[in-house]
Amino acid sequence: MRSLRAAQTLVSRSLFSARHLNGAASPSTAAAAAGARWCAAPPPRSPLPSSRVMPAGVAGAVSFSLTFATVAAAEAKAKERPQPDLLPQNVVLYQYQACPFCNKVRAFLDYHDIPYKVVEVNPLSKKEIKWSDYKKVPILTVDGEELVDSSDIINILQRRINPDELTNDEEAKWRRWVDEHLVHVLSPNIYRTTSEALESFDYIAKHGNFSFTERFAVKYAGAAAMYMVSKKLKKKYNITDERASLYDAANTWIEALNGRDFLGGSKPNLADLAVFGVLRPIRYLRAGNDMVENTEIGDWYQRMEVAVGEPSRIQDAEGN
Ligand SMILES: N[C@@H](CCC(=O)N[C@@H](CS)C(=O)NCC(=O)O)C(=O)O
Repeated sequence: MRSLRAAQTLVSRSLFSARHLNGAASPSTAAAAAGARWCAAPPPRSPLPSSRVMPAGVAGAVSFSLTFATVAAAEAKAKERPQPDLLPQNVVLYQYQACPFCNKVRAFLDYHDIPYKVVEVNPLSKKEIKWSDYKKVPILTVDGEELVDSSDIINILQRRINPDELTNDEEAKWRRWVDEHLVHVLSPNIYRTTSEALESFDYIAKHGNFSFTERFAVKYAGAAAMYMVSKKLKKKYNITDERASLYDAANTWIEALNGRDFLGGSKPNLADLAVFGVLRPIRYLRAGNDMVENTEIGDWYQRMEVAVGEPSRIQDAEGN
């Protein structure tokens, strides 16, 4: 009896928390909540084919030419390193691993090779950001100074590391498109069916900062809650067919590139980094795989993976 009550409490708490996790006050008010967005999941996978599925000789040849192509591409589109005297110091990112806005900031930091530490915030207690008045993530501290909101954080860092760069209307327009359109298409897609919602929450539960008991409850209660919330979001953003809206968004982005490797031309600009950042958490979920199979976005995405390269994140002794 006691354990039944404990289980009920846990599930009701985590239902609440799952809403919280996504910034929505409740499923019924979720659609109205501007912050009702998803925070899903980048299962890290290699963009290159696995040698295990090919005969050894073929795999060797393919792997050599792909490695060569990848290295050549990486050299041609090397990361943009800030001048050493302009490099932001003591950078700490307070984040949820699967949050698209946090991924946007990480894409910027990784591309510019800015070393940063990560503090994974527990979405239920948020005790890691109790010191701040801002109740969302990402929060970035630079030498102790607090910066909030992904786009503002990126604007501030960009001005610091490229003080002479002029604003570019095309880049600004597509960055707005990411915040105002693209992010809203994602939740209805990754929570589209109960099994997709479970796939997303499996990653969230594994990679988020949860206690042992929270982890189990969050996976199932979170998936159930977000499946329902996503239906409300679908209505709010006038989405009739989730996948069609995702493919439309991917095609719209490819049209914007207009034959260029990146919106920024031969190298990514802030809009490329923003689109890449918010898509990264879904890329290897079912929604992301469908997007790549049914649109032309895959080549650009792969160029972005090469250009952004390895994370510039600093791990501490505990591997955090
Ligand atoms: N406009 C903000 C949105 C940030 C946001 O909504 N973050 C979500 C996580 S994806 C959040 O912290 N929601 C509140 C919560 O989890 O309680 C940005 O671009 O950084």
